[in-house]
Amino acid sequence: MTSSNLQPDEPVNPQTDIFLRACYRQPVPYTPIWMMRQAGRYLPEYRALRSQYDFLTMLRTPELATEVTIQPVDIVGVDAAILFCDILVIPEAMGMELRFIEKQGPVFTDPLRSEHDIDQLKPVAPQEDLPYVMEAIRQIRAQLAGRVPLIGFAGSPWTLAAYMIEGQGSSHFRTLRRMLYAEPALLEKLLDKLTIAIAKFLQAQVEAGAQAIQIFDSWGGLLTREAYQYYSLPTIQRIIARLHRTANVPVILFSRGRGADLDLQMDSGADVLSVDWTIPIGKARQQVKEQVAIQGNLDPAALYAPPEILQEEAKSVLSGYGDGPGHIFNLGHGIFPDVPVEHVQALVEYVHNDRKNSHAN
Ligand code: 1CP
Repeated sequence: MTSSNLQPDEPVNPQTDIFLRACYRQPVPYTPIWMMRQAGRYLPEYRALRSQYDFLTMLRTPELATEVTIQPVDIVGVDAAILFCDILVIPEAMGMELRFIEKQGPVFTDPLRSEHDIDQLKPVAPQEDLPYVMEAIRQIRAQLAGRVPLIGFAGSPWTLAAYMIEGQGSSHFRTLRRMLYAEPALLEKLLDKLTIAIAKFLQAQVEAGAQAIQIFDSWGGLLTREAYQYYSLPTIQRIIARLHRTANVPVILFSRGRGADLDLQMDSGADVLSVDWTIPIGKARQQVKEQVAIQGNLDPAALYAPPEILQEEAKSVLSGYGDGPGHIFNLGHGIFPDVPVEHVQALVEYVHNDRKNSHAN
């Protein structure tokens, strides 16, 4: 554990720990904001580096990962940094070959198709298999020097299984969903292996210096409520329980498309539930009954709007949450690569200046 890990009832440095305070539903002077995919292509500084190095090289080079992780802190003034990495490094560490195709995205050369393929997957030893991630975390913490906290992350077992079975992003994930109904035992075997690997990976991130963890269950919304409850939620619960046993950091769960199941998500053990824009944030707050913090939920497309409209949209998220602690402002999903940086900066400034709905008390 690092010295800056915050305990739920510990006083914090108000300049640097606003985000962590909000995770624990403590009063804050203004609503903290960060944005999913904030380290990315909408920043000219990111594009400049990306024109020199391919995506996977950037991930695997701690100096480059450090630089792009800190860019949005310097350039747009967010209240937390998120490690520049990718959820797909875990399947790669388990032995799958990952390639990045320009203009298309990450692709696995040989997607999992049989029990034999699943049996071949190796257990993950984070320090040996992913040393560049831990080194990046150490360098980022040193370079941030306490300015804002650093969030580590991983994909949920279900979301990683989706990419490993399908081979790449997909609109229907038909191969994955066929396995769910036609060969559920295979899927369960894979989810079990992933649960162990992800739990170890996240624990190693915290040991290296990550001060909060987000679990990206980006494809959680593909499942029925019952299937979510049976296949996905228990794996997330196991990961969070392990983290809470061994590390004092808040855990954020982002199950995209599952706003109707916040009651189930509360059983995950997460300190913060991140919601997409399809649920009014006030309703999300009501459903979690002051037990956990809520992160969200501006529609990422609102960043295309002219500043006056963008402000109105941001205001409706802030006032939708209402007074009182426990809100972290974020987008409902990742930032689009072609939104104007000035709009992103204006959003951060607006949220910081909105003391009326500061959720301070
Ligand atoms: O420069 C480029 O072209 C690369 C684009 C890019 C970036 C900047 C990818 C490819 N990954 C990332 C970084 C990344 N990925 C971060 C960094 C920290 C941040 O700024 O937030 C994080 C947290 C992720 C997580 C991630 N990777 C998720 C979960 C979040 C989400 O958006 O739902 C997923 C699904 C991935 C897979 C992935 N990596 C990259 C792409 C284009 C995709 C999606 C593939 C697809 O579904 O088609």
